[in-house]
Amino acid sequence: MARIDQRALKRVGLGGALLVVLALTLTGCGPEPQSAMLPASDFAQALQDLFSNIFWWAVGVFVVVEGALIYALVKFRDRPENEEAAQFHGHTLLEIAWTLAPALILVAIFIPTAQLIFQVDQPPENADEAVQVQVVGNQWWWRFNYPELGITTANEMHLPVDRQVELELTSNDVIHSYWVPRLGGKRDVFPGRNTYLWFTPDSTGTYVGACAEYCGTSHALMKTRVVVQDSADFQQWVERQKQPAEAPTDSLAQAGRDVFMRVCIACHTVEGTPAQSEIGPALTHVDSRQTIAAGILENTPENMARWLRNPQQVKPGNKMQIPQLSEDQIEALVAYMETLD
Ligand code: HEC
Ligand SMILES: [Cu+2]
Repeated sequence: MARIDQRALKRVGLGGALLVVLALTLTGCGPEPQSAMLPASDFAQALQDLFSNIFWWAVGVFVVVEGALIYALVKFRDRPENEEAAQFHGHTLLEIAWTLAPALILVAIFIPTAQLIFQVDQPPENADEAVQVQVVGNQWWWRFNYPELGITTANEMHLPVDRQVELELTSNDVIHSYWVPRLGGKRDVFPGRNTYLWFTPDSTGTYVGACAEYCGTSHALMKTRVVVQDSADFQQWVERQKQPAEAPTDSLAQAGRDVFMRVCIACHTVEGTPAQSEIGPALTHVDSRQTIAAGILENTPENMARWLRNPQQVKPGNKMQIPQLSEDQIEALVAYMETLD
């Protein structure tokens, strides 16, 4: 009796452990799913359609193969009254069937796959009307230039809904891969070469993405997001981003600007000031971004202070090497950053 109880207990324990693992796995699915199965553009929709096409072929194969297996297991299982099973060798018709059927299924999968690969690799017909964004990968952040609009920003790309988009991607250092699953497939990003990504976002919202090619220590901390807006909101964003930074009026922020022009000027741009370096992300409108450090920290004063106190602790190995700042300097810099909206 005691032994049976123990076995039952073990089984319950194992089941419980599996449930916990499953629950923990599912909590990985946050409120902003980075899922290719929730398409928000024509490109992502085409990928999703191809995926479900292949999925249903796979379901069919699974049912037929497992069905035949289970049928054979039950029907031909050993019974005490049975004599030795019939012995035979080869069955031409069966062998032709199970060679031909998978070959035909592979052709049925190959054709739409190849078509889509070529389709997404070509500029669409309306490419000349596209919103153009140059994407530059850096260890471990993204620069976005809008050549026609004269805007430079980082890590958060804004796009208008229902407009064709053309991304021209290149890298400043190593190979990266730009991937925002809800908007389309991955695109490798190379130094000294341009690659392209075309899509038309079809619903407003914020879509998260990540670098999908290992690119060094903080590769896993190289995130990105795309904010798709209706055309009025997008226009408003554009107008704001085109403005140079306004000079701060309160004395704390002014003190922050003075520190900035000594310590930070070597690497950052703030339009309307002498700071014009492009080593780090443009900060002219950094306060308008949802996150800092390429999607790693929510953009709050506390997190800004944390970043400035020790950027290497937030993102190991990143290229923002600065002397240790005093708490007074940090407070002033945070106040200055908040004026850059
Ligand atoms: C040696 C060059 C360098 C210096 C000096 C430097 N930064 Fe940076 N900064 C960077 C780089 C590179 C990044 C991008 C880090 C990353 O995300 O990988 C960055 C990122 C940032 C970000 C986050 C921007 C975003 O949108 O993600 C802020 C804010 C920032 N720096 C502020 C400052 C301030 C304030 C100073 C002066 C105290 C400063 N930086 C000095 C290179 C520098
Ligand atoms: Cu990368």
